[in-house]
Amino acid sequence: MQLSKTMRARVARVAAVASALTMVGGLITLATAGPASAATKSGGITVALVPGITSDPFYITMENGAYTEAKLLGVNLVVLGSATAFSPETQIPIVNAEFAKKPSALVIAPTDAVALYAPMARYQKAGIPVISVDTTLNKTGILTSRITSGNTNGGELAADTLAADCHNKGQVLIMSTNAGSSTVDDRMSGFTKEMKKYPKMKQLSTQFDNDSATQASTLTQSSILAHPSLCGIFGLNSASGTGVGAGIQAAGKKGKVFAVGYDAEPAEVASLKSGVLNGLIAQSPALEGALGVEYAYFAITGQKSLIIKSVQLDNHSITTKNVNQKATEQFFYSASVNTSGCP
Ligand code: T6T
Repeated sequence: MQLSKTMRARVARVAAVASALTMVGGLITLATAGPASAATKSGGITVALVPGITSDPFYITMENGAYTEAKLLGVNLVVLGSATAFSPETQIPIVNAEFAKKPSALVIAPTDAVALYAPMARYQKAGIPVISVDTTLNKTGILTSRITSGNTNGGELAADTLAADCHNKGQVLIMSTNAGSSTVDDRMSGFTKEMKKYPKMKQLSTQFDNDSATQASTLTQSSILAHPSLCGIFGLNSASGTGVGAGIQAAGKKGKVFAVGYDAEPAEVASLKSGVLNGLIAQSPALEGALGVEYAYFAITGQKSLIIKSVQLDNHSITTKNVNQKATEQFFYSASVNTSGCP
């Protein structure tokens, strides 16, 4: 299908923003690409950002990107979420309570692709733009935009990496947080489908760690004991990747059981640097947060033509070869919130 001229311009803009971010490792570029002159008119705009869980470095980094963009555009940003669980049970009451306050826009990472539909649709029906970041819904019609990473591609990359590490034969498994969110489901299906390309590899049952690195470590150790010829593990998000690294280390299997983790939180980066994890698939959470705020702003200020309906950002492969390079540091996630808006 041929892209229209406007669409090509929009795609080029996001690509430019993404590559500029890659080059400078900051978010200034995004705001300079936006309508800076309108920033002074934006007083009174409040964007509510609801991450999946506020204590996770992935979402902390997203939050920091959102604060930077909010400051540059002059909008008020409120961040609301559970610090203890990535779950619809904790997220839905927060989304419902915020609805009563009528923010100008909702930017949210829904923790379940189905259960969050009704709470989010309420906003849209009330004329409040809703933008999904990271995770999304199964039914996307109510969304002004959805911004995510290549999660299926990430799963495929993990499968290919582990297959290469295992010389295309042997047993592998996925260590995952709870299923039900779009990112998790896409990574799992990408991995599983790609693994089928390797007839001598066997994928064992997926282990679920409930987004707990401690549980992931315990499950890694029990899996290694139960399957002495286990060759590779895909730690599907940061808690899983962190726990897989800890489990391999505790089982004394460093260099014998290969592991690819998703994300680049500090514990995973340390594990990769010490050679326990063999690779990481990092996303661009700061850019997701910044774009979410920027699109909310465009929607509220009548600049809808600048919004791309579906954005999929590239992943960044971090390996033992590039993890110590200066240029790679821009992909590491932050563990501390910076509300100042200054990167
Ligand atoms: O991998 C990220 C995020 O993309 C996913 O939706 C949930 O888990 C993380 O937050 C990492 O813990």
